[in-house]
Amino acid sequence: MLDKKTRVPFYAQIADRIRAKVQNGDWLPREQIPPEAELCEHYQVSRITVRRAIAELVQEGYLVRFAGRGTFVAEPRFEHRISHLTSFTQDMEARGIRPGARMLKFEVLAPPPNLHWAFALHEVKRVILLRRLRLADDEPLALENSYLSWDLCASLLQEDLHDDSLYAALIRKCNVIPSRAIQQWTAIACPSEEARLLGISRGQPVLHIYRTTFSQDGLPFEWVESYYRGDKYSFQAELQAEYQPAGNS
Ligand code: 16G
Repeated sequence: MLDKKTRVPFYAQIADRIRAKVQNGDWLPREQIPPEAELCEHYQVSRITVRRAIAELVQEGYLVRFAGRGTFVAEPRFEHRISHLTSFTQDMEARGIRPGARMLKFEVLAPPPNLHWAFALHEVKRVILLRRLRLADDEPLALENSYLSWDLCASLLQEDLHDDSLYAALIRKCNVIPSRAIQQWTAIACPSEEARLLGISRGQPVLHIYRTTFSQDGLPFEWVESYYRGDKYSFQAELQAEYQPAGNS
């Protein structure tokens, strides 16, 4: 059972065991976990210790607690490898999830003042604003405000982009191949309008992402501001050390 000789506190040992059960799939997403009393009995500890272990795992996103209903295993997050430039559609299809979009806006306008730097100071007189709620198996996952260079992407306006991939349409209709992007992430508390659309509470954590995307000719064609649900999405990067380990040269 719990190791009484180590200096690792009981609550942390219990959290480790529960975390392992979730990671190994012994406890499945959306499954209710055993009641506190049962866990106390099982690990031979007090209720405070069990509560602390559960609070830790709620904080880490492995468990979710619903007032009056109990504690459940959280749904797994969608992980996205950040070394690859992909579209939302490719990202979802690679995981066997049905991508979708609800179109909220599709219009031509003069670029807002802050957009000139976003387009890497290329002269842009008009932009196409495409505002979409992105769905994963019909559930809202992200909200995207894409500003597209009118010069490069005007042919898109004849397209029906309701449930189609923007990047696929750009390649097909505009001969623009998304080839490189610069992206920045910040964790923020979700503003109310965005929260309403994403179906979460105002103030819940979301990933606020800015992306400038470049074509095969190195021209910036897209600047996107998105809000990804923090409880559903995470990014994964493979990191290489810049130094060579000693004796390897
Ligand atoms: C991703 C991109 C977004 C792009 C969209 C195209 C991020 C943060 N954003 O969501 O910039 O416009 O894919 O997706 O990765 P689509 O081709 O499925 O419409």
